[in-house]
Parts: sequence; structure tokens; C-alpha cells
Amino acid sequence: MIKRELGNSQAMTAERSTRDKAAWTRLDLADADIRLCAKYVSQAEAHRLIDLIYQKTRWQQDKVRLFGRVHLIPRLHQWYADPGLSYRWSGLRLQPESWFDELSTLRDRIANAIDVPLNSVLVNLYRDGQDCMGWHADDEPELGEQPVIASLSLGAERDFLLRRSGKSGASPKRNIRLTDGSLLVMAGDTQRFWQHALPRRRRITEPRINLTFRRVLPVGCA
Ligand SMILES: O=C(O)CCC(=O)C(=O)O
Ligand SMILES: [Mn+2]
Repeated sequence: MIKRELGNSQAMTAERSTRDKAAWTRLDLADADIRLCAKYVSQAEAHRLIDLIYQKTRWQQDKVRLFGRVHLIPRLHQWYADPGLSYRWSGLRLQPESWFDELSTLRDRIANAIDVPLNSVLVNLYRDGQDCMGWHADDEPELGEQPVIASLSLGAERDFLLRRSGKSGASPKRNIRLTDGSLLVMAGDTQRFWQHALPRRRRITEPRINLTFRRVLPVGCA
């Protein structure tokens, strides 16, 4: 399904030598700590990663209960984490898949760049613009008081909306374009005061894979 040209090895080497000198833009948002690196990975590397992750992942489409009715979630996903680290989300409990080499290398590289230990990642596949994610905050107790979410986008460019929690009608929304290869980091009190969503965009026909790397605390430490 995901067919793209791979970059040549020279381009990859050049990328590797400069890749972690990331240029960050900090968002001007009250009670939040959000920064964006628009080109964390090059286009060639993003293409290589999207193909690899697409092929290596055992995609699942779970169901959630909303207002008494059962719905298929509008995207596919998989949860990779260290052994024993399950993740509760919207009434689901995701059991961890084992890391594959390239994914753990990417986890370590991002952990190193942001100086935060990471032990898990929720990988989402948006098959096209019909797939989306509703308003939520990543504030599950097992992510601790101030969760750090490092979100790598691969493939189709999508809008990422932010609104203040608890005042959905009144609060103006902020829109960030998440481009191919970008890394968005949400930290501090962001999950406490803000919600985010990835809205449906019917005109988009290309797939996108998003990886939200996280640090799940052992039970009892959250
Ligand atoms: O796809 C995205 O950019 C957002 C994903 C997200 O919010 C999540 O996995 O919790
Ligand atoms: Mn989220």
C-alpha cells in the first residue's frame, strides 16, 4: 500500500551526520510547553521509515464504546513498549508488542535528543484523510504528572489542533501543520491544560504514520 522511492545511501549518510542538530520552534501558548522541529528526519529517511514501520507492524483496529454505542476507531494502531507496560486508553488496554531494531533505534535517538527516557510508543496509521483522532489529552495516570510526548510524523501533512481543556466552546483553537519528518514535543503542563486532535480532512488521499513516544511509569509510581 505504501509505495515510495527510497533515498540513496549518500543522502542517508549526510542526514545521519547532521540529524540531531535539531532546530526547535517553541509555541507561544500559555500553560503549555510545546516545541516543534519541522525537519527532524529528512524526506528520504521519512520515506524509508514509513515503509518499514508499515510493513513490520501488526496493525489493529480496535473498537471503543461511545455514548453506549460501539465504534471502530477511525485509524489503525499498535502499542510497542518494554515488557509488561500495557496502556489504558479510552476503555482499551493495549498489550505491548516487542520493539523491532529500527524502532528501538529511533526511540533511543529521540530520547537522546530530548533528554527524556522513553519506553513506549503508540503508532497510529491514518490510511487517508478520513482517518482521524478526536479531542483528548494524553493524561493517563501511568504517564505521570507532567507527561512528555514526542510525536514523529511521517507521510501526509495533517493539521494538529489544540484547544484549552474544559472550555471547548470559548477557547480559540490553535492549528499546527505537522509535516513529513516533523517532531512535536509536548511537555510540562500541556496535557493538564490543553487537548489536541487530528481532524478528518477528506481531500487527503495519502497515508500518514504518527509515532507518539512516551514514558510509562511502573505501576505505583504514577
Ligand atoms: O497523530 C497525531 O499527530 C496525534 C496522535 C495522538 O494524539 C496520540 O497518539 O495520542
Ligand atoms: Mn494524543
